[in-house]
Amino acid sequence: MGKTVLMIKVPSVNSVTLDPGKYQFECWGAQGGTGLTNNVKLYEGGRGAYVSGVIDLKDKTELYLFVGGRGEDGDTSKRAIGGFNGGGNGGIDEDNEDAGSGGGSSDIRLVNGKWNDRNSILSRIIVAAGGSGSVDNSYGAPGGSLSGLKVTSTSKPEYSYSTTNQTNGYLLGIGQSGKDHQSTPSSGAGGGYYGGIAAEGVIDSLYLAVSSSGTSFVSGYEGCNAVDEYGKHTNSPIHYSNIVFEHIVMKDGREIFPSPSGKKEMGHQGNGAIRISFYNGIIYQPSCVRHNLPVLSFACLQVIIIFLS
Ligand SMILES: [Ca+2]
Ligand SMILES: [Ca+2]
Repeated sequence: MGKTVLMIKVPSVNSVTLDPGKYQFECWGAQGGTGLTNNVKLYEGGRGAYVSGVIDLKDKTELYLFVGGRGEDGDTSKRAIGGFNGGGNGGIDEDNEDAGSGGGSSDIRLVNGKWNDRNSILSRIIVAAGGSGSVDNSYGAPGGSLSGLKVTSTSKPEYSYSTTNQTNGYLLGIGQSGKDHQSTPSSGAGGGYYGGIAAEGVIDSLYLAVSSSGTSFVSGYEGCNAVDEYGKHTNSPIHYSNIVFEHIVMKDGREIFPSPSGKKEMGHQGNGAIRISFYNGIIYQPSCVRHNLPVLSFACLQVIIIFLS
């Protein structure tokens, strides 16, 4: 990794003006809050996703950095409010299984505004998804990649893709709030490129009360579907600004990727984060650094050679 230009690890909005040059942008989505199981926090909310890309700025550029907040934990005395930047609120019940709220996404925008301002949301060029909250004997869903994730088992960290993806979800940038229910309410959905869709409350099959995580987006990444300035899908992965990233990495919240401190982590816990660093031709690749240098795989060496060329 190159020298860090700036790193933000608290939920917030920040602006930065970058001189022309090559930079690596990294975003970590926030984790969902922990819901209650008979008034005890047993199963954690879904961990955040990670995205990274290299950008070659030709002009001085002002950017706005929105760092997502971790979802709040379930609480029998008050509703869990969604994490900053798109996490949905948690649902509540009549006794002790109040749901965690969704984690917010972390993104970088060209247009400033309130976090949920439509034009500001449409100007996002890179987004890392937040995880959904957990509830009643079930984990939350980890932040998604091209697709969101849902939970497929009670009491187990087992997941599959949800219906939230590059063109479908609750809203661009906003996860849906969980539904109140007498027995088991649904958790807050995660924020993301598309925020996740909320599940329904349930009596049994408790995992069905876990809402979807959000999705991630990086301009130029194959499989992404960008919107134009009016919010209409273009079926192209390239943002309307024509800003395109290279050397893109997109990992969902179940995977191993670099942590903000430069180590590695499996899914991102807690609040989201954003780092901008000078690009020096080397990108931290967790799949490579698991090995010591002498046993670097050929594939890893190829990656490094490509980055250096
Ligand atoms: Ca309650
Ligand atoms: Ca209950």
